[in-house]
Amino acid sequence: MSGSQVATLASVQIFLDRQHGLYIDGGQQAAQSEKRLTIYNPATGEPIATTADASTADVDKAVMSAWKAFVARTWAGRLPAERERILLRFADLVEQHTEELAQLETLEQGKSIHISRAFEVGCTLNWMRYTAGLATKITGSTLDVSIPMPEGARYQAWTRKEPVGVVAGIVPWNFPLMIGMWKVMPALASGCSIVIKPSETTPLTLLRVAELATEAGIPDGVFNVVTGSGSECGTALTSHPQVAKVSFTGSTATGKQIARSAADRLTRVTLELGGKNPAIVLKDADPQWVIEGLMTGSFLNQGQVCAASSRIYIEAPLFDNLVSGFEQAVKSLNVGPGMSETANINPLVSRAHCDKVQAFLQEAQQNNAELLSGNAGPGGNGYYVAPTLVVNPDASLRLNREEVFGPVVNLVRVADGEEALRLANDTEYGLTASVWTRDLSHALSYSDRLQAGTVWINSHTLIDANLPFGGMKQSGTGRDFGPDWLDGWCETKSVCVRY
Ligand code: TXE
Repeated sequence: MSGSQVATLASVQIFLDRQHGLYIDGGQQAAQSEKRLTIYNPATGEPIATTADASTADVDKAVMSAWKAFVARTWAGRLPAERERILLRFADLVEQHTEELAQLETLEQGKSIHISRAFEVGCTLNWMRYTAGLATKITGSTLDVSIPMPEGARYQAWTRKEPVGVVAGIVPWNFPLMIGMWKVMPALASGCSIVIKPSETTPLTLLRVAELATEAGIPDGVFNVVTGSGSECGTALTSHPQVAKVSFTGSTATGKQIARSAADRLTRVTLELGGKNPAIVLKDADPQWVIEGLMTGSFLNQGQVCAASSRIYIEAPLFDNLVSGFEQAVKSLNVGPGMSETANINPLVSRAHCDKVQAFLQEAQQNNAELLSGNAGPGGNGYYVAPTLVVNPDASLRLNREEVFGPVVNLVRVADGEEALRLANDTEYGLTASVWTRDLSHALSYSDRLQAGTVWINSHTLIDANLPFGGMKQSGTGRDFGPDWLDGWCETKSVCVRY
């Protein structure tokens, strides 16, 4: 049962009904392209809004607006303390619109209203305020140099960090607002201008947030939003000659395409890509912690999380006990619409993605894998997939190696931790991993040897603005978050003076 549903705010309905344009130069502008994108409610499969499907010419207009603002130094030229203050005001405005933004996110993306409030808006506010503070902490170094000529000359040198220029942000559909702001905020804190492209499936919250940015005092042209397809709008944006850096979050395949096109102009690139993230559960782990932590790690946002645990390797003595614990937990999950007050598993983002996840399960079923599934949800035209455990899947199955990105997790019996480690690292991905044990030496030894950008001990999927995040291997390149975050959005300029 999915219980009573949250009533849609009048302001949300008004926003959905608007004839959305593109957000360029501090306001909504009609797109030159007449093509439209339809946005669907994943809980019902019904259309709820349309947005512009920007053409190459539209993207050029947005980038040139960002470029003009950058060159005029309307933002980069402001005192760091002013940038910080305006960004904090921006965060306050987002906070004041929490319910409106959370509802828009749930209606376009499908996730629980509670997750939209707590993560898409609540956690985003933490990141916004953390990043605003970095605007006043940009530093270089002073350097002693030994240049020997002309005879008797002395030099003093220093480095300074300068904003890289116009940034293209490409955002996926799993956390449209939060991941979008992970691009907008470091760009703005460092003095860059940005043109951001949300996913064609979930463009609404970034369009709304751009209006709040202007209201907060961010100058026109500094923060632009183009909505459209990956093939035309995304390609035009990432390959635009005035774009100095691309910050991309999405699939490994698209990330590679963007890196190849960036190579032509040596555009800077940060790529945060997929994962096939392992959890190693040793026999002395606390079963209660494991079930609690890995249920969240695997099923948060229906598993549509790049950091999610998707392969759980369990030492033999704990295996049966944990499988029945996980089964009980999965069967108790309440599946329903994101606007339900009580549902804890919600529809996937789109029909296409739902079919993709179902295909992984069908392949497993056809190969006689043991599937333990929970509630299938209310059905109808919503994009529901029952939360599912796959017990000891055959190594040949695709769900062993490929990112499923749905409410599906593998439980695998291993003889010991060393076998778990070998299997855990046997993947082209390297985004996150976790180790579960009460033995500190084991915890440290496994965390040293796991090939992943983030390793958790006795938890999984927990991220923080002050903790760098990014992938090893084919999970990406570059790091977001942490005290050095703005380094990736700045160029280092060396200045050397003779005296
Ligand atoms: O991703 P894409 P998709 C994984 C997940 C999912 C799979 C495919 O496994 O099933 O990727 O999802 C834009 N130039 N992740 O197809 O294509 C696109 O419009 C420029 C993991 O949605 O990577 C969207 O805005 N941009 C991931 C964004 O890229 C292009 C989160 C992501 O789309 C483009 C989402 C192009 N040529 C999916 N082609 C994570 N790391 O969190 C597409 N886009």
